[in-house]
Amino acid sequence: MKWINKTSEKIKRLEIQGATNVAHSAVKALTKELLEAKTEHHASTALNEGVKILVDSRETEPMMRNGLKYMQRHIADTWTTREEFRDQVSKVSREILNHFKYARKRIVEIGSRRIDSGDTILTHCHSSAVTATLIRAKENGVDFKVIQLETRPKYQGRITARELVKAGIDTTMIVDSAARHYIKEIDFVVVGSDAITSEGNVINKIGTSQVALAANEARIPFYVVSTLLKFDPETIHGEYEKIEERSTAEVWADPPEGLKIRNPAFDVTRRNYIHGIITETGIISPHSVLEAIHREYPWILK
Ligand code: RUB
Repeated sequence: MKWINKTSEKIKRLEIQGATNVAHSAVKALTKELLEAKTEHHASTALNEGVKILVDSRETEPMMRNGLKYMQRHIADTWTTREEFRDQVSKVSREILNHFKYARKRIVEIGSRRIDSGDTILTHCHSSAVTATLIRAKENGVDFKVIQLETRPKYQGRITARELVKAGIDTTMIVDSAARHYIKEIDFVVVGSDAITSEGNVINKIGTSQVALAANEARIPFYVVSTLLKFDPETIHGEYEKIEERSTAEVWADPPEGLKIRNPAFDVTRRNYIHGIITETGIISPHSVLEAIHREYPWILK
């Protein structure tokens, strides 16, 4: 399974990072694998074992799982003709990618309106939804500043900083532990999300919940920019979203012998700390997430 294995390895190495990029790449890899399948057996393996390989490449990515599930549900793994199968794969893949595209378009429109000239915004990690929203606000003529957290251990904050500076946004980098020190200079926090649970909690890059605590203490709004496609339906049934633990070498490559290191990739921000989730249906309270899923994406719940 050439395309699936190649993409899965890139996701594991963080060459493809961020929930949306991961979901896009996984759907595209499955699509290519299916379009190139010469036998029913190959197609069926891709739709079953192949999907599992992609899902296992990062544990905390429900947008990828939802996207792949959509394809599994709508593509039959028995063929009448190969041409007909390929047409079906192309159609279903287009449908789910259009959901992704529409969600992003709406989020950016809505989120960019929330930013005013003179605002200072703090963000963490690299979220393509956050950077697209900030860049749109800048294009609309809004004059604001961004404080960007470095995001140890992999420094994804640098990816954000590069994109923002390139777009001409006044951006300042600080280390993660300086977040609380600067919180009084901030008008609001904006972060992305990897997963949204049935209770309205949000899972995002490790360190996000500390920023939420600091914002709460300083009475500063904390927004999450996220498509509802990141909802994890399993959380309704009592499952906790799994938090991926990454290689300890990311923290310290040559540690002294005997030292223990932990390296969780994400943490949970409780809904009480979240002012609003900026979604494709509008800015919603984390309390109404489940209701919004019922309305927008009932297929996620089935
Ligand atoms: C990235 C991260 C991002 C979310 C949202 O973590 O936590 O905030 O994935 O990204 P990592 P997007 O770098 O470990 O993947 O808005 O692009 O979906």
